Amino acid sequence: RTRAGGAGLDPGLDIDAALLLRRLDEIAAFGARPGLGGITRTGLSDEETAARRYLAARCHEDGLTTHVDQAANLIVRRAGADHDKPVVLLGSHLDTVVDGGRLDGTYGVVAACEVVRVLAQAEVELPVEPVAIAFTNEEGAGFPYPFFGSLALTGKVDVAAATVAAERGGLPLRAALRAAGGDLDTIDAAAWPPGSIACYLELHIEQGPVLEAHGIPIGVVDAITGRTILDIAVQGRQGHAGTTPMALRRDALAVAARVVLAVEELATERGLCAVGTVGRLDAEPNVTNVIPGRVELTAEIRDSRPERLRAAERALTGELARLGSATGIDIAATVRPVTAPTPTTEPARQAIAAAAEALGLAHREMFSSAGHDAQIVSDIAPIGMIFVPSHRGISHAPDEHTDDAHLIAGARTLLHSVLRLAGR
Ligand code: HGY
Ligand code: MN
Ligand code: MN
Ligand code: MN
Repeated sequence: RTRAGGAGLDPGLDIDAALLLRRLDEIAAFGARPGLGGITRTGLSDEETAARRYLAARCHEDGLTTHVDQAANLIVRRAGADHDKPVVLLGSHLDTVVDGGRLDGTYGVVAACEVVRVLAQAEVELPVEPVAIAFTNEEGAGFPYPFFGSLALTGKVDVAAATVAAERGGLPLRAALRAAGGDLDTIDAAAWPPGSIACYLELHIEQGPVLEAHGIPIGVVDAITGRTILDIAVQGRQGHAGTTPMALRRDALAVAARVVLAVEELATERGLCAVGTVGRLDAEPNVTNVIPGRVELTAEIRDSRPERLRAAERALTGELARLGSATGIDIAATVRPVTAPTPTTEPARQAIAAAAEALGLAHREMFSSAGHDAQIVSDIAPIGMIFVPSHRGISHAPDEHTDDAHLIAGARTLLHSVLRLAGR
């Protein structure tokens, strides 16, 4: 057994780059649709479950032990892991958006498993136990309850709210979770005790243009965006598109169009938040010659500062009230604060920067405008995040891409960050 020595790199320790890239290719097959470029592997879908089982089987072959918890999170440890040691938890998610890329989430999970495998195989004895985790339904595309798996880890799943959200998405949560290997009735048991996680590290593609623009391979995340979602329902009156005079209409979609622009203007003209998006809109009955009677849509706003996020939210609800009284159409909004802006932890940032340094990789601190499971885990543990460049900053789209060299460099940085945190 190798004992923990002084600070510095263990020259013999390295990830298996070919294995990392092969696993990514293999998992990209789950949810890929022939003829289409993108991957649809939403939370608690059969595809997500199949990907989880596949990865678990490969980890098992590699001599690791695997466990699926009550939230269907996959947890991977070395055989004979010391359950009394504090854990360095490494993870991300295996689910995707609809028609998404192959790296968002999956990269961090595959690299985490590889780091655990390398350390187990080398029989490196660390004062902390490295454990990998794949969280369930981070995106909220499977059912609109994002961060389901990481919320379960922190004991914060609101079962009633998650069940309602899943039902609205046409997913019976209890049955779907059971099929994925979880159990809604005992989900509290998925929560980890306070103090059990010495640090959580998440490796992820940047999903933005910053690192590529600067030609820097490693991003050390300093903080992660806050996000609020408003579920908006516009209730008009369905009618005949030919015979109803314009003055007598209650067209829900025409009003929803103004809502869409109001959300955009929050971030553009009014500069109240960093970004504002209407990503989902359902019009009823959605027929060419019928005046839409009802529209449901989501408004998503993000910012790095909590007070700006709240101000933008208030401005939007105010605008909805004005639009409602100006048009005589009922507009209802439910506010869902998803995440607060979240800083990462200084020792984790230092460990990542030192690891990159020692590997000869240029690095810079940067903000994450994407949300991550790390924000949720920050409730119970220190967190750190490593970014690698995204080609043209594209993500949540089929043509998401990161060069192999960057993927390998990121995984190496993750491995050596673990060693640094463990005092190596
Ligand atoms: O939407 C997000 O920022 C994350 O990728 N789920
Ligand atoms: Mn994503
Ligand atoms: Mn992600
Ligand atoms: Mn007719």
